Amino acid sequence: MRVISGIKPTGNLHLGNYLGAIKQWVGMQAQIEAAGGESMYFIADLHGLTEWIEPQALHANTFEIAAAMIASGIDPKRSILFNQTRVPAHSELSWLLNNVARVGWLNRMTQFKDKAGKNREGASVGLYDYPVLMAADVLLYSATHVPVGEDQKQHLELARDIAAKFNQDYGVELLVQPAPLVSKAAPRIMSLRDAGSKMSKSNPSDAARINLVDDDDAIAQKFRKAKTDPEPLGETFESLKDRPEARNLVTIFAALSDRTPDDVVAEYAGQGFGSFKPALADLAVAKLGPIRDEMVRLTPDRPAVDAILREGADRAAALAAPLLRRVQETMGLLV
Ligand code: AQP
Repeated sequence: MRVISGIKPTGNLHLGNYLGAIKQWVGMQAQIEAAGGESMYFIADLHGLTEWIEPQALHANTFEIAAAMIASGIDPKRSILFNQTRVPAHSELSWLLNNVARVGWLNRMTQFKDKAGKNREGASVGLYDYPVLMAADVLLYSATHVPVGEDQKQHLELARDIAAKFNQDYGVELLVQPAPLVSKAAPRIMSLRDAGSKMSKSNPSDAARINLVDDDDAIAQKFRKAKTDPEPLGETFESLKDRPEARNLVTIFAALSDRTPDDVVAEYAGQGFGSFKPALADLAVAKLGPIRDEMVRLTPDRPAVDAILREGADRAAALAAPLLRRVQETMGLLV
């Protein structure tokens, strides 16, 4: 079992990244190790270039995200932690796979359509080609499982299609088709200002997300101001089905406390948000405060974070080299 996943350094990490991805990765780390498997987590800095980002911001975010991952419990001794750029095999394999992937396949990718919007002609080629780089990220290590959110499932399916076509075109069994690892415990966290869109780094409104670097007052204030309705909570989570803001806050409460949403609703049944929001704020401060404090301690120590990323990149590069070489040889390249 080899598990790999990444995070783009496009801004502040938020509660959605934490509950939907990093917390799940931390939880899996021990299980994967016990099963004799390997977990690899990387900062997807090459993916971060697909939409404009100031170079200084990209650079600073890379350190901050590495610190956030370590502070959240990704242990660089148990998992391989690195940034994508330092393993050039990602870019090299991506180019080779560009010749296997079909334009028609990429044209069907909904994330490109969402991100490019009406400005399709003005979008970068990188944004269009993003799923092929993602396929390379995963196929390079013969990963067996990839933890993905709903929005990345289509990209993983494409990676499987690319692997199958490569194997078929060249008559080999070289590229491993990875399976999605969709954790039932991984919630999709929505914006605090508009529960119709997901909590995201790129939302211009800072009030829409809880950043992992937010101080206790900011966390409490953002939950206090989160959009809700005036109704009290019902008896079951199902009873909130037409109240997306209420569902979102209950989902966050449940994920932070490792309880089920039904359990949380049962405790607060009949109470309004006047009492639920302060309880949620207290819980979030208790859970996120220690992570933030560790991040604040680690982030400025760039040499220490850099040393961890370099060591991870060396380990990842050693795992990547044989597969890349076999792909090159299979395709007839003189290496
Ligand atoms: N709101 C969310 N709820 C649950 N999971 C989330 N993830 C992101 N947002 C939520 C998960 O975090 C991991 C890393 O995501 P990413 O940074 O690579 O890209 P993203 O999904 O595009 O994240 P953002 O915050 O929305 O970034 P921008 O705004 O730059 O596009 C993934 O596993 C993702 O599912």
